[in-house]
Amino acid sequence: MKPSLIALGLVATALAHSVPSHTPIDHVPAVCRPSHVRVRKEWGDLSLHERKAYTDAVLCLQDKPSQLDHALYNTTSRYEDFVVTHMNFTRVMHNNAVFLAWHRRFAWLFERELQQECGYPGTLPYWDWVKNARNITASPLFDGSPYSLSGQGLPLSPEAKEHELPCWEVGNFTCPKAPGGGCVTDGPFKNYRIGYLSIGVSAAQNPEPGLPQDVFDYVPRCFSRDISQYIATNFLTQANLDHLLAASTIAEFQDRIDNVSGVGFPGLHVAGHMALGPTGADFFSSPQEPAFYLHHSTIDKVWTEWQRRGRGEERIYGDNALFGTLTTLNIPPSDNATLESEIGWGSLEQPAPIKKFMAVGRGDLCYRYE
Ligand SMILES: [Cu+2]
Repeated sequence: MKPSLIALGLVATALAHSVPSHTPIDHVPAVCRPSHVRVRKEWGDLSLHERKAYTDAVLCLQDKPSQLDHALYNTTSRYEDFVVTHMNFTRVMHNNAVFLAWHRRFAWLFERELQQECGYPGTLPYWDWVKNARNITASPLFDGSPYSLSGQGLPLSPEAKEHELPCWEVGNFTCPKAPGGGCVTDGPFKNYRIGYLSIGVSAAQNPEPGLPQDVFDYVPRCFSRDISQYIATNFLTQANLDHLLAASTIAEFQDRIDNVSGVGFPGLHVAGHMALGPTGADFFSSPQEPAFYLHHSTIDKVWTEWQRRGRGEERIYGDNALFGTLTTLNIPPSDNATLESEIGWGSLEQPAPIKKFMAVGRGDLCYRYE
């Protein structure tokens, strides 16, 4: 499932020849002037007013009409256009060389949509995994107040609990079910409804390319959560974050953030999804969970920090910038990515080479993390 070490050698050699690690790559204009840089803040560091402005903007997007073909995708809102885009690309941007850059841009596109379509004056917040893990359903993010992202789902009956999907399976680790799992009934998203089903990771492991037939089937229902203190306590930890940031290669960084290599231990990307329950952990439809965007904002922040720890720009444009191929889990097998490989976001954004999305604070990625 993983590209061989020989493949790694090829990528490293190719990049070392074409991209000297000490000079910025061509064609990425440095138009982001210091005075234009916007700051993305941690949820708990926003004022109550700022938190409400964010969730109001997300609710606004959930109320705006879809711009996609309803007959093809069953979309009912502009918010769902982003969910569908994620589903459409799920098989080419996870567990591979594209994952970090694709999600960086996807979160940026969502942030821009909130600003342009819904007049949101702020920036995309992020979710400090460690800070909020101690008592996750009492954290400012998930305490269910009007200034949170809503809280835990209602408890399910023992019978319904039996039928609740496990949120993810990684190696030999199956995430345990938590005390919620039912409808979210408090906070800003108490009336939010979802439609796309849980598809699961196995659909991404089909040796044939393409999406499952029923991927866009739509069954309207309440938005559900099953927030897991077990996952938060055991995996959203400072030790895991330190271990991730100490990765010496991009291959190691990617492996540690997901950790799907069979040791049965979820990395911070997987654990953040798992902590939210089946809706927020679905491999395809996870952006139905509004916390998806804050989770990926944090991943972007951590990637940025890791890139900065490298020598010069070796982790941005150099020989330690990219690792892996262009398909999810390399199924079906595909070429190794280079900085020139084009990635796309469907109708949300023209395809563009990965190199455009490698550096926060450059080009139109004009933001930083606080
Ligand atoms: Cu994703």
